[in-house]
Amino acid sequence: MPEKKTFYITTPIYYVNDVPHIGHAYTTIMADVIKRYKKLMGYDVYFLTGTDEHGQKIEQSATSQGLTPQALADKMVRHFKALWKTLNIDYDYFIRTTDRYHEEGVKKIFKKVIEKGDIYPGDYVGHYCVSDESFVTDSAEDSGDGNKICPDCGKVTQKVTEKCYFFRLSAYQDKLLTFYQENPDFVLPKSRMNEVVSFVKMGLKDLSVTRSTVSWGIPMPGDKEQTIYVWFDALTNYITAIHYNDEDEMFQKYWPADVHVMAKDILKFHAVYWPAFLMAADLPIPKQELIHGWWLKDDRKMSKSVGNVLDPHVLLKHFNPDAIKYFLMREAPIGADGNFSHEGFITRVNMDLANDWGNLVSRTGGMTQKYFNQRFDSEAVYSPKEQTIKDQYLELENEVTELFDQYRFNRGLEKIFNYVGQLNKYIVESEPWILAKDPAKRDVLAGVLKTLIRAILSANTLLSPVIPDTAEKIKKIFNYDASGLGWKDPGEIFHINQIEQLFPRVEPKDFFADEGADVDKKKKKEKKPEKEAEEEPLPEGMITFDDFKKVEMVVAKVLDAEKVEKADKLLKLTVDTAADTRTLVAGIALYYQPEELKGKKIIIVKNLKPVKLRGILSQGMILAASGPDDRPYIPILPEETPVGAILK
Ligand code: ME8
Repeated sequence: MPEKKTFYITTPIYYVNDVPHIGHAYTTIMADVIKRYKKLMGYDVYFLTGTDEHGQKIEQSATSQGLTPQALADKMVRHFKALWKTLNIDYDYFIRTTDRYHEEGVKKIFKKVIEKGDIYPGDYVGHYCVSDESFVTDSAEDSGDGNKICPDCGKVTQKVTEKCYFFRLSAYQDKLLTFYQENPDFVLPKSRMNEVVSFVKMGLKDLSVTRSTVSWGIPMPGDKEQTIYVWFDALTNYITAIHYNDEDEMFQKYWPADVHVMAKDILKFHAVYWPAFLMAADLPIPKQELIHGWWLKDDRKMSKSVGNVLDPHVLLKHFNPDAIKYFLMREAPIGADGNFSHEGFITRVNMDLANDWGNLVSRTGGMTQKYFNQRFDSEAVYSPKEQTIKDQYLELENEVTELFDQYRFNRGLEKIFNYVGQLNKYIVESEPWILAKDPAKRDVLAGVLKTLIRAILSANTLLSPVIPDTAEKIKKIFNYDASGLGWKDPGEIFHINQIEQLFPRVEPKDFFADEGADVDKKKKKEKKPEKEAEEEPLPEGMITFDDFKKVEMVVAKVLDAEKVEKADKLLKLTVDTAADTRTLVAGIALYYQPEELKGKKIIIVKNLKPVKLRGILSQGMILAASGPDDRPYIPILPEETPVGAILK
């Protein structure tokens, strides 16, 4: 068998000054999605994540918490590992920069660069940003008290005067520019590559790579007074984790890395310093760096001081990890910033995952159980429609793999969900509930349901890198065990297992009622005056917007309509609300024929308490204008109105 192609992917190693938030989760989820996708494409993948534990920032944080830096790191590592476990992140190795072998590896590469003659002693007099662990140039804006404002994070810098050792970064300016020219896709997206090139063209100064005033770091080989600069230490994790110390088979197999994933804040360190260090150590340079955007919360950069840092656990209380993964991958194009709002999150998850995907699976499984008692007992007959569903899938698979290969997950997912929409439409158009009434059409019904099961299982594989837990559940429902892409043909007999609800719908009001206090304290505060105003007595006959919102009105499609026996005025309607199929009984039979309404999009009140009319349970109410003599006029919506759309 030919050897599998390898793929080595990394996340940044995160600082242990605090617990992880949604931004850290985003990078790690993205790397996990890429790993699962590459595995699906047949690669031997190695996925590294971990923690960055040395340096002044951690030292200061530990002191302020009354802990040793090591104790703080040990505590925070537990938080990171626990979150990755909850989110089902399939990493292969978790590196900590306080691990012995890492320290040895850092010393090894440092010595190599000394031997090359690229490290020399000197004095650093200038500014330092502790938050970014970064040296800030004199050209940065003054803070007014003799310090500078860090151009990257906006925090006030520290003045530093110390003996140190410099790395001859200036000597690598031309080599780096040549490297970028020869590898124009080294940084993705292109706009970030251009930024790097401009930065290097502006001129590179030698870089201080040791600190004499910071003790929490790896001692410099050959000078006990110095510790190695935390970025030199941290970047080296990408090689020490895969056995740079021995340069054994593992190192030969996976280095250079295929992709380092990160946000734009640490681009300079990865795309300028790291390749220069590697060049100095005569080591190959990683193939690519994937730079994603910044997650903002309510349009503002997440920061502890603003108090808008989003804790993934708040979401995990109500939603499963796949919902979070889907939202993060679906919402922001690679490279662009994404805005996180709880409303946007809940809407996206309810619409795509609960309504479209979850319902498609449960309706198909449910109908198969109901009409075939879990086993198909007849031959299947297929129409050209079924061939179209298959062809559309094969085209979709080509398009999606092309997009996923370019890490354009949002576009790929958009396409998959367009296809899911087509499948839901196919159910409505094929009318399995009508076919089920006619024993002569049993083979046609079998054809429709088998096509749906095949399409679901096929699309499920495409979705599996992003929502892996759900993908496993779906395979279990349909008793299907194989993996791999392609149109699924799981034989003639399907056995449907217990159907569990994949994505329970979470109503925003329930989420906010439960989480309101900690999701957005600021918002709550702002809302207070409004609430007081509301408490003034309402003018007679007026309702508040909150009163109005209690009525859930949605667009429903009439699937079937028939007269109710021995009740002249009543019609029984079967409607599709996107979330479910339900029965309504309406007093409209004197004015509307069943045929007139079939296939029409109407408005229904969804949350009206169900009542029994002539022995039939009516689950909601049709909206109609009432003319003289109570003649109803039903508003019929344009064909393109989406089923399930909310009226508000
Ligand atoms: O920089 N949106 O660690 P760090 C998107 N230790 N991604 C975000 C984010 C947000 N709001 N906030 C954080 C360090 N991230 C160094 C790295 S690597 C050799 C050393 C993600 O804990 C994103 O990947 O500050 C960003 O680059 C990283 O966390 C910074 O993590």
